[in-house]
Amino acid sequence: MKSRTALLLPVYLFCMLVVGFAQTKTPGAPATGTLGEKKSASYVVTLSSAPAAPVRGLATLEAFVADAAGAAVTDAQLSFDLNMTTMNHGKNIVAAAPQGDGRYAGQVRFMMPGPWRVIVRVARPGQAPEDLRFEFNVKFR
Ligand SMILES: [Cu+2]
Repeated sequence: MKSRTALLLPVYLFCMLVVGFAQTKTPGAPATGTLGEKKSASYVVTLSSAPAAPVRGLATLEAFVADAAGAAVTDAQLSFDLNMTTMNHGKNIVAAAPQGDGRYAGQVRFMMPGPWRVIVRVARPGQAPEDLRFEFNVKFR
């Protein structure tokens, strides 16, 4: 009995160490472009999520908008139009607030795990709005 405990202790400590490392790494800062990059006629939009791998519930989406030459677009109005691709959850459009340097962020809620899409609408003064569609999977947890 004593020798078994002595054997399990280092294994237990090792596991705690691994879990500790995993936890310090996971809730990290929003990684850039975790949901991909899309191009429209005038824009390149990089979309990221925090948490980086979206799970059911609340998430912050951040879009970086650049023009065709790669310069940050800072004067746009942005919105996120959310829905699942396999079922209709109704109209759910979230305005994204400018964060500076061409970044726009908004808080969204994924009601269910599964396949989702976000249509990012970029509207600049005096120009026709353009839509960029992103598709990704939302995990249960
Ligand atoms: Cu659904």
